[in-house]
Parts: sequence; C-alpha cells; structure tokens
Amino acid sequence: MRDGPAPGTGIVHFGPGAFFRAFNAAFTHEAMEMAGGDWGIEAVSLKSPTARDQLLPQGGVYTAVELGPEGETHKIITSIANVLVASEDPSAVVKVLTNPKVKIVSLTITEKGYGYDPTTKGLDLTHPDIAADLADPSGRRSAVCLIAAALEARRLSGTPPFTVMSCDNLPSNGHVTKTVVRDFAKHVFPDLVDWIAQHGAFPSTMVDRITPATTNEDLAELEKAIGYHDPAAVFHEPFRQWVIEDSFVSGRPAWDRAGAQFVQSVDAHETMKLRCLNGTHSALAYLGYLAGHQTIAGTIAAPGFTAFCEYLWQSEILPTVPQPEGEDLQAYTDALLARYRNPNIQHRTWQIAMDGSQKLPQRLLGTVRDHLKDGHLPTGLCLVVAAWMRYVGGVDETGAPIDVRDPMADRLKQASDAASGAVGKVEALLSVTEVFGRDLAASEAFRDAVTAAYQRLEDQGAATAVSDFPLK
Ligand code: CS2
Repeated sequence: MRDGPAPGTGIVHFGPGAFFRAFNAAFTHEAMEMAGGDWGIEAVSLKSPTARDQLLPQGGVYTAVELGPEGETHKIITSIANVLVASEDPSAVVKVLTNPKVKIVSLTITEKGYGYDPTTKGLDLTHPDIAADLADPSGRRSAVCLIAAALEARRLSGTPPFTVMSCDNLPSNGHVTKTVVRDFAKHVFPDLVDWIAQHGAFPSTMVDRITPATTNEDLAELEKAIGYHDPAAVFHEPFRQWVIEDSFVSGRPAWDRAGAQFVQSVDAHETMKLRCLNGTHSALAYLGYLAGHQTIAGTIAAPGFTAFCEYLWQSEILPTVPQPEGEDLQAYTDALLARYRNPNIQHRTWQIAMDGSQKLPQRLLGTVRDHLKDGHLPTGLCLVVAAWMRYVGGVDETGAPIDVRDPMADRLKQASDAASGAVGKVEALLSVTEVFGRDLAASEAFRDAVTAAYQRLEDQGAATAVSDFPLK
C-alpha cells in the first residue's frame, strides 16, 4: 500500500502487463521521484480484469524484482494511480482520456493489438476488434477506437490532443500507430483526420527489458523474502534501454533523468534491437523449443546454440543493421549473449514463440530481404523460418502437440496439414502473404533453402540441425 496520496494523472497506458510494470511504470516512478510532476498513470486493460484485480486492492503499488546473475533486488513502484478494464466500461476509459490533464497515452498492447497490415501499410479492416469497432464504434473494443473516440471528443471540446506513444516491438511504432488511428478516423470521424495531422504527436520508441511472465513459483519465492503476498509483482533483468523520439505535444516526465535517451529518430536503434535481440530471441525460441528446451538460458547453453546465435549476428544480422548513434554493435551483441545466459531469468521459449505470424516480418524477414536483394542467401535465418514452420505445424519432435498461440494459428495449421512433405508444407506456409508478402514466396532461392532446412529438421531434429549447422 502507498504511504501518501496517489500521484495526479498525466498518463493513460493501454496494456498493464508485466513488461509495462517492469519498464514504463518503473521509469515513470523514478522520473517523478527525481523531478516531480503529475505523471501518475491510469492503466487500461482492454479485456482482462486480472491486472486490475491484482493491483487495485494494493492501491496500484507493487514490487519490481530485478534478477541479476548474482542475486535480486526489490523496488516498490508507486506510479500507477488506477486501473480500468475497457471491456467492462468503455465509456469510463474515454472519459479519462478526455481529461485535459492526460498529456500522454502510451501503449504496450503487443504487435497484434494495432490492427496494422504491413502488406497494405494501413489499418487491417479484417482484424476482429477493428472490424467490430468499424461496424459499431460505440462498442469500443480496440485501443485504436478508444484513442480515436477520445481525440475526437477533445477536438470537439477544444482540448489539445494527448501524445500517443507506442512502446511495442514494431518498427516505426509511432508511424504505425498514427496510421491506424488516422485510417480508423477516416471511416468514423472524418474531421479528425486533418486535426491529427496538424496537432497530433506519435513519437516512435525503442523499448528493451527482458521480462518473463510471472509464475506462481516466482510469487511464492518473493513472499518468503518480503513476508507478504504481492500478486502484482514483476520479475525482470537488470538491463533496460529506452530510446524515444523527442516529439511530445504537452510535455513529458523526466524519463531522461532515469536513463531514457531522447533522440530525433529512433529508426537505427529500433532496427538494431528488433533484428539483434528479438530476431535471435525468436530463433532460440523456435529451435530451442523443438530441441526440447524450456528456457532461453537452457537453449543457449545447449551444444551449438551459442555458436549458431553468434553466427546469426556476425554473418547475417549485423551486416544489415545501420550504426545507431552512440552504440557499439559488437559490444551490444556481446551483452545480449550475457543477458540470455542470466541463469536467474527463466524466460520460456514457449512464451517468445507466441504470435510468430506477427513477429517474423520485423524480426527476421526484413533481414532476409536485405540479403536476397544483394544476391546472398542467409541460410541461418532460413533454418529459423523452417523451425517456425515446424512449430506452427503443432506437433513437436516427440509427437506431442504444441500449444501454438497465434492469431493465425488455425490458418497456419490448416495450411500445414493440407500439404505433405517439406516441399508442400513450406510452399503452403510461404503463401501466407500477411507474413511473407508476395516477394519472399516468389524467391526460388529462399524457398529452396527453407525447404532444405525444413527437411533437415524433420530428418535430424533441431538439436542436430543447430549443432551441425555449417558455420561459414
Ligand atoms: C521477446 C520480447 O516475447 C518476445 O517475443 O522477444 O518480449 C523481448 O523479451 C523484449 O522485447 C526485450 O526487450
């Protein structure tokens, strides 16, 4: 429980999950500690009441546990002032969003939450929540609709807009957010389109802190250490990095005092992080899961996996990554390896494997495209794509079912089941254009390399495919 009153609201945040609590809320807590300001956070869960039910009985206060390789430290975070559940009362959310004191609306709603179609580079009108909101905007199921409705109410009442700040692992996440809000407004609030263009701000950000889903064992261990049960506690690694495009309409917390970097453009940092970290995270997740490993630390310790990961960085990923200002890319990947090895972070391969259809394009396929354009074949990444294809087939190497969580899971499984043999299955999955576009399906060299890798996974299994991978 908190000692004094909750901070005055300045931020509304969509997606009150573990990452937000370990990252945004912690940065904001420290910024207010150091520089003051009314930047209390009203967190909004779109559907699930879990975060609200965990946080509100303890006044929004919770423990953030930092798990270093040598031990843990605890910090009490007090920046969350309230938690709302949009599905229970969407009007209450719009009411909070129209409060002139709200200066920033931030989001961690995962890749699939935006309803962005990378192929058309616009709003995906077939996304279930977006389609429902377009048919009946009063239902307000999506963050996009809630934000657009609130911006429209602010426009009509002469209130300045809030800054909309995405903190999800998408390239140009600010631009993506602006695009989906604008496209939604075109259909429902046409007068809002110009207002957003003139007055809105949608800064892009790069966010980074490994935060595995909290388990009951984590909570039980913590209870032993602190003497009470904190169901809202989060567990994270020591490292964190936040790079933010400095474009805010009505101010922001002193996040820089807590270590955030404000820059003119985050593109280079974003590419570095998405391709180097998230790209190899997904690689280790699919290959590691198939090889029978539960965690990233377990996977990276298995024979051949460190060498394969280093090969991906040196030979396939880094050659495509532009140099971000102030970064030493070699030191960056060295540090990543140490982060993956942190024995106290139990980051499950299954968790990272989730939502692959939404993750592959920005994590792996952009890198693949860059190589194909230059006439190279990135065989390591082709093995990773093949591992994803094996994974979404839904059966592991022992014949047991895989619990594939992905908005496209059914379609992917059907495509895989309807085809036979490596050639057929790879072709069927490559024709899912939402993931591969038309260009990758049309590349014979890519298709042949993924097919050969898929066949190797079938014949030898993932452990051998990795340990015998020809490192050039
Ligand atoms: C992970 C990320 O679950 C995943 O897909 O790759 O959540 C990763 O841990 C974070 O982006 C690290 O900042």
